[in-house]
Amino acid sequence: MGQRQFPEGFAWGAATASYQIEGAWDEDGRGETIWDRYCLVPGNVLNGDDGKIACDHYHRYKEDVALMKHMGIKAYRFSIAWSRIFPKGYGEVNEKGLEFYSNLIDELLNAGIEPYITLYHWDLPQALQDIGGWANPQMPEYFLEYAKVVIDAFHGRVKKWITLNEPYCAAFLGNSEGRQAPGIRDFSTAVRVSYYLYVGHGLAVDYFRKKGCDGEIGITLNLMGRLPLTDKPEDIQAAARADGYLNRWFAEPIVYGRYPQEMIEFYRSKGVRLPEFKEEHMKLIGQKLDFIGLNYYNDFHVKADDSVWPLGFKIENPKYVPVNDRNWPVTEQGLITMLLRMKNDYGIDKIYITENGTSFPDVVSMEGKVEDGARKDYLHRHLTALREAISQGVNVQGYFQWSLYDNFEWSFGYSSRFGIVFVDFNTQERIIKESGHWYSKVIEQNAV
Ligand code: GBH
Repeated sequence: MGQRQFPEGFAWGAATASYQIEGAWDEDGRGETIWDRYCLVPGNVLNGDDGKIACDHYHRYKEDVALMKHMGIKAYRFSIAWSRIFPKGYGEVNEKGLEFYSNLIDELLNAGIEPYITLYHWDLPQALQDIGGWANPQMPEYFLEYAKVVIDAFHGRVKKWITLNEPYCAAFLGNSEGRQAPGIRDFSTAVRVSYYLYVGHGLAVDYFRKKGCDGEIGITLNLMGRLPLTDKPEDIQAAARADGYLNRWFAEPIVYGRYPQEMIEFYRSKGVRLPEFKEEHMKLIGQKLDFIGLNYYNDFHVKADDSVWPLGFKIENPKYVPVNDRNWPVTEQGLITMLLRMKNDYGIDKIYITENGTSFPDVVSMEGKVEDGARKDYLHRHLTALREAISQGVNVQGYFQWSLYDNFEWSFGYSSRFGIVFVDFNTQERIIKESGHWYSKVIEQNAV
């Protein structure tokens, strides 16, 4: 393998999520989701945007698959909208919903693109939120019921399965910071949600195993370095806590079947109410997975701040670091560090980068081009870093660009563009950005 070559059969992919691209919010029996509801509240989403139309992918999926094929993309990670399958979260299956994904899968397979399914990328049916959402101990059973239907329908044709996308965001951004649906601001609720999300994950994995499905099942985590802003002891401590909160709280139950004890103690000392962690649940959660999906965007620096309850830190960029339009720094070395940590500290033996990418205020030039040199630079840096981690022995078998399209970027609406393909949200025209053309070459040469 040459210095810039990637392993043979490397899965070069692109990723999306249902609520961010599908649109068709009220078609073919789709039920309301917590994101539909969240978007209704003024101030929740920039410019009052919502995902009602998004990239209109529900109607344009054939064209979208053809474009991916044209770009040489070999794998496509998408998520299933639970509320298309069960409009009320459970009960009777909505066949039209299954049909849409079945058609999409066939289209992908015919185009020679491998489907990777994410079962839960944050769009919980609103009817389930109405009975407490993921804080309700019954939720894992509902999730299992939903996962069973999807696995039964598509296993065989689909070999790669991801239970949850970024449980950290679903739990804490949604239920403690209120920056995402369902918009709750209660730390104890968020911790509880993180737990029941994991029980749901465990049940789905258990089902997949018992059914003897051919293929791989794993989970996608957003593990990202948390570095002290200064070398003051309080900042160093704060960074360790931030790591416990964001990374270890999610990685360790999956790998070891237990939550980090000192985080449990820390939360208790702050008066956070914790759920009762049950032995049988921890066994389910700690089942061996076939892979871990890593979403890596950047590291952040952390500064101690006692006014923030209960964690006692805030995020702050050092001066003069290059950032994107969301103020996220470019820290590609952190990708290597995180991958080595996954391999060496946690013994994770198969990894996919299930998301990596960046946001810039892209525009179309007079010549009809989108010259996103800064994104190309970001991708180049991260792919070079990834290649380096592979040469240091980390088993990474695929890389998914976030995102295929500019899309509904959650609380940033359509203002934050992550695509390697530009989308004009008035006309639905798609234009491959310079970074997208560059990515096609990387794929073609299997080298960066
Ligand atoms: C991913 O989230 C999502 O999976 C995807 O749907 C989304 O469109 C994409 O990335 C781009 O945002 O919480 O203050 O420590 C990534 C979300 C954003 C989570 C940054 C961690 C760190 C800031 N990540 N966030 S903070």
